[in-house]
Amino acid sequence: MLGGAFGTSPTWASSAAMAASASSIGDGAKVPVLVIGTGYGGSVAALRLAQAGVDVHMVEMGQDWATVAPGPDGKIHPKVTSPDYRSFWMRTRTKQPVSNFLGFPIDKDVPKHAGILDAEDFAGISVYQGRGVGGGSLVNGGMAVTPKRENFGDVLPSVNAEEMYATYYPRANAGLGVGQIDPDWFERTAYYQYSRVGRKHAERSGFDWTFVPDVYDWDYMEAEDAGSVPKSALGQEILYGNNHGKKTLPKTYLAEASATGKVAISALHRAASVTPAADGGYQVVLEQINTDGDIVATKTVTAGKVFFAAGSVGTSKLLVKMKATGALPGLNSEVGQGWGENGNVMVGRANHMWDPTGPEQSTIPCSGIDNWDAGGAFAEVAPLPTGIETYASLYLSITKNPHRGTFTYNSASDAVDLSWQTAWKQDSITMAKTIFDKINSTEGTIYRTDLFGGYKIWNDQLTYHPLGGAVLDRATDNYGRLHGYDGLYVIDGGLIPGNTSVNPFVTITALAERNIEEIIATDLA
Ligand code: FAE
Repeated sequence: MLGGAFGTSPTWASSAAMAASASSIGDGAKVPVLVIGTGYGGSVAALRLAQAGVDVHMVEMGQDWATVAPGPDGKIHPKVTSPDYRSFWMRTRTKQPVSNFLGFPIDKDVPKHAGILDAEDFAGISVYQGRGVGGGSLVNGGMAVTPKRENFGDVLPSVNAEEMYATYYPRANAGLGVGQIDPDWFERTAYYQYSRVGRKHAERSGFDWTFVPDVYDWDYMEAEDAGSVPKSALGQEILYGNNHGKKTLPKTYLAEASATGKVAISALHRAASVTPAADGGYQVVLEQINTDGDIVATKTVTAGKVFFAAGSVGTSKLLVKMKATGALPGLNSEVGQGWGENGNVMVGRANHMWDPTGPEQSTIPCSGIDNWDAGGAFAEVAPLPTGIETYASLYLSITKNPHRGTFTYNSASDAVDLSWQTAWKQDSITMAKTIFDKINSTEGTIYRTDLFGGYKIWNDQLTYHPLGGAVLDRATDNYGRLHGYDGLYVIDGGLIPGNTSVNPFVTITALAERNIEEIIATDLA
């Protein structure tokens, strides 16, 4: 049972006070649980803790997009083809993953703003992440893939696979609202011609092509096609947010969490430090920012327990800095280690003029090519929704890249560096080529050189899937409790050691479901 020191202690703010307050957390506030970040891990933690009777306060450095005024197009989120001030996190120039079109650079200047997509630059890689209430769910493709059971031992070696596949993956899939495209509609709609071409090419080269589930509301997408509702996936909305149709966390886990009346969220609040409080719990320094990025207030709050859910990069940066600067010196040396990029690499193929991929493309991928066992690559057949025929097939591959980076604190810059090297992506390219060299050879086609600038074939300088840095059973125990400090937890992609063999958010969600169940049963009893 919960309660006592946790749910109802007079030391901590009452649930009624928090639920009633639509405003942000106050300086000096005391809360039973503070969750840093509102992505997958944080949302699972908040919901399950609230359902168990615990008051939760979440802080999120990005905006609460549900409260943001529409832009000049009358919408909250712009199309992928028209990035503007809403699109990028604190950049003055866009950094589009496909940076060139027909050879011409398409990045452009934008005002610095708390936009929805962060392309966070480290020495050897740019890490793309969602910013705002809902984290990565706001910007991602929604591909909701459960790894093959036989690969799970490599993904999370210390976790009981039987329990995951019997209980926590199904729970995560249900909570996220995962569904699959209607195969009949898939065959009919013009918007998935690019995937049908992807299937034809994969199968003619002898590869397994599969439908992949997604959290997009497929009925809504069919209604978009029929013209009866506003277009979102079929209207070029994705990287900078979807105005309709996608079941983002604010519509699933966070909506349920909010309905409990026990979860409050402070947006535009960035956790800057965490350190033990003199009389128990933890003191957390929060920087409240405006949409220009200026700090408008610094607040110190106290929390009984703190869940790090700032994403693999956000959580790693905080922990590494806290350890190095003496705020949390007892964290172990595994903190900051074991970071991987899920082997992401992007490539385009040039199709023949008689094999077009379609001018109108759904932004939501629905299929993949599986060559994991033979070649170490699983490729998502990705859209290139430009509105004109490009004759390009675009793919984002997940590969078994063995390299792992380390985060370290740099006292000169007061920043956290990542040791990733671009050259390490050669392994990913070699694995992805096991699919695409063969397809090119079968089809008599070549790679595109006009998409990433400088005649590059491979975009080997990005990842959408940061994982690790606070690895389960190493920096934490086998349920995410940080070694060295009672009441500090990691519950996001930072726990996963670098690779999930498929797109990661279902695994992040399922692992969070597993861990929070144990934490509620044991630590909050
Ligand atoms: P995440 O969702 O990143 O949430 C962390 C949150 O913490 C963010 O909202 C941050 O703004 C916030 N935060 C960070 N630092 C602080 C701080 N100091 N103080 C307060 N707040 C902070 O973490 N995955 C799939 O499975 N399928 C896909 O189709 C897919 N497509 C993707 C496409 C793109 C363009 C991108 C960028 C990612 C994609 N992903 C996809 C990856 C997926 O979104 C990602 O693995 C998860 O969002 C990670 O979940 P976490 O809970 O770890």
